[in-house]
Amino acid sequence: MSDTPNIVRTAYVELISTDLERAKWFWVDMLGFVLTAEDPDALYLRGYEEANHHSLVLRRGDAPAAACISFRVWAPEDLDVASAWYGERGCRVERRPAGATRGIGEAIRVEDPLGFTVEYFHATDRVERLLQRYDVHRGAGIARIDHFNICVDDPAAAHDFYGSLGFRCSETIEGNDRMYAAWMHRKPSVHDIALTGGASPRLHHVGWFAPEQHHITRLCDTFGAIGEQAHIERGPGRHGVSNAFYVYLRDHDGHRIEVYTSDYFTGDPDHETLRWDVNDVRRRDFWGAAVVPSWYAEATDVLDLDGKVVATRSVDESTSEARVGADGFR
Ligand code: XXG
Ligand code: FE2
Repeated sequence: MSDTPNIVRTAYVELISTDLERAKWFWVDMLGFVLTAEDPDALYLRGYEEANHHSLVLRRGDAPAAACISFRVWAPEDLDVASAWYGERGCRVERRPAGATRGIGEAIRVEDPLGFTVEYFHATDRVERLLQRYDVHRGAGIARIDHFNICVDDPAAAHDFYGSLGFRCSETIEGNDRMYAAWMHRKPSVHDIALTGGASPRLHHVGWFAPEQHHITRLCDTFGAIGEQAHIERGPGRHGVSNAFYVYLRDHDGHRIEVYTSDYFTGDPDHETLRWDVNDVRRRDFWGAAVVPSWYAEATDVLDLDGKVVATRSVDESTSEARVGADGFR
């Protein structure tokens, strides 16, 4: 068996958007993403702290979907390592020349065993870091991409799979002798990827880091002031898992974004996994606020390497286990 690729962190997501004008209003005007570049069929966006070309691609298409989630690797050689690693597991692997995605160097995309299209790249165009250009900061002051949250039908198996790729586990939700969700990281934060039980494969949300809590409350105030409060799905609140202050929003296509701040350092070698009991009402919202049903039920379809929607395997919500798994339906 070959080595595992040295994965640095969550890097960007490519979402299919049905209306780029509306998307620009939501992501740039309201949330405050920086528009790095624009093609007739795509927007390339980043946060104020980011010097990589983008952390979000919005590509025009007929139906909302996620084309890929993308991780950055430490060195160019890691692309060959990743290619061999997935190849040995029987996964379809596609090589992409530099520029196949604007701003991204040579890359590979794979159809992974969980059903997701995952990209790895090393090289990316570097752009101006606007961290201290407070004069241009807008919206929620979006700083940088933080994590993906994906729906998987077997969180324990997905946890083991990401563990074999070198991810460490910061937190879980467990009970009744099973795992309901897991938070896994490469960078020393709570997560680069969260694995949530549910109909799969689907992208549940992408989390971007905001510098301070007030950015989140101000964003919600702004949505309310202009009568666009329907974009706010859940929160603001304090998570039990991760300790982060958060809000979840939906764009016009239903793509879910979490604006997230104040999680904690996980980089020590003996950092222990924090295991939440599925019956602890503080696990998802530390103040005990109920989680809205749409947050459990709805997510974004994912595309395979041919751009086709991957059929979802649904969980049986009628069984008590599935209901506890979607903890909140109870
Ligand atoms: O980032 C996260 C989440 O994955 O979005 C969800 C941190 C915590 C939670 S949860 O609602 O489960 O506390
Ligand atoms: Fe999240």
